[in-house]
Amino acid sequence: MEQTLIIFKPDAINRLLVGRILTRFEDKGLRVAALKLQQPPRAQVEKLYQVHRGEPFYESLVAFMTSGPVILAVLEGPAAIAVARNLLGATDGREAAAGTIRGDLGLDQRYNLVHASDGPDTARFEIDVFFRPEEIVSYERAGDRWIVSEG
Ligand code: 3AN
Repeated sequence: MEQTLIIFKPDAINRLLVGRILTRFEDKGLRVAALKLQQPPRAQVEKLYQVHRGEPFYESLVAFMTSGPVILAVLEGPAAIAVARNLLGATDGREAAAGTIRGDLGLDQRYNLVHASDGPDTARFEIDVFFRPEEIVSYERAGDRWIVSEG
């Protein structure tokens, strides 16, 4: 079972798309292990995007991500990191395949609705940036045995 960090960016919130996007993750079978709305502190956003420091789009990216509340989630499931990235599609909504979240709902590179961790190390790091261990809940849903087969 893998965990990944998902962030509903300010454009998703202002475009009233949070429910529809969360439904896509839920429909796929991923389980919400943590969920909160927060005005993200700049220092946390800077940590999230530390690999992009120095890029021409870095400052505007941080300004965008701190421009209003975001919704942070930990989603879990088998191969959750790759599964969530595939549901998102390519970074730029103009290039993202139809059927993906960005491909269906967006037209921009910066306003691309959702962040999802891109690998196991970044997922662990990013979850730790935004969540305390006690905020992540371990449980089983009634339908889980019909989503992932055993044995
Ligand atoms: P992804 O979110 O698909 O992993 P990254 O990690 O390459 O994309 O970029 C992080 C974020 O930086 C993206 N979600 C996007 O909002 C923003 N971004 C990336 N490239 C550009 C760009 N050329 N111009 C503006 N914003 C960008």
